[in-house]
Amino acid sequence: MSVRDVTHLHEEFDGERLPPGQRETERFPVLSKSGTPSWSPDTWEFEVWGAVDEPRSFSLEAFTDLPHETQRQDFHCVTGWSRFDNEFTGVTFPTLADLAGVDPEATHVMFHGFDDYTTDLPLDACMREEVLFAWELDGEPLPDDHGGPVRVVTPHKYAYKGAKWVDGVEFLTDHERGYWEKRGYSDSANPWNEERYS
Ligand SMILES: Nc1nc2c(c(=O)[nH]1)N[C@H]1C(S)=C(S)[C@@H](COP(=O)(O)O)O[C@H]1N2
Ligand SMILES: [Mo]
Repeated sequence: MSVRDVTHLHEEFDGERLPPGQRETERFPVLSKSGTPSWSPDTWEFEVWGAVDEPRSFSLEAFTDLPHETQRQDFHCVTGWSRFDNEFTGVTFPTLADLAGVDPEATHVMFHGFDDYTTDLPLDACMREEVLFAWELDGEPLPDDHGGPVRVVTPHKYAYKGAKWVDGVEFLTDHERGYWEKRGYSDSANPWNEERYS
């Protein structure tokens, strides 16, 4: 199976592979605002709503049947560690967005996790091939602590933009702030500009 390598995307942001102020770790620390929530494959449901032509919902089976790919990505946590060369498998944001049909008025996106986490991004920061709804890490089902069954990964942003336990994506016509964004973290979160706080 071919792997799409997106570990060079730092070049687009005129930065080194290791962003300023970060150190590389081999470990994969777990950072969650309130612990790991439980879920069941029978009741898990993913929803797409807001400024779209057609709101969609998917069972876990239907979601993981969507067209998907494996990417090699780096992961940058705002608290200062980066983990290189993670292989995430999932559906890309643009693929999912096309299935729902995004309204021309949509400007922003809110991701929802079932631990009541939210995080927002401008639509154009999401319509990128490396923004994945991922259900596998390094060839194994995504561990619950890291957001299983499905999480978002945003290798072009600090990792708080990647909602773990994601079960909803909402298309917005205005800017709203997510959980950490309301608490002082940067809206834009570009690691190569060290956009950590707003
Ligand atoms: N649903 C949810 N997603 C979340 C969080 C959270 O608390 N809940 N924490 C964020 C933060 S601050 C970081 S750094 C990464 C951590 O991902 P990890 O635990 O897999 O390292 O998840 C992000 N996504
Ligand atoms: Mo974080």
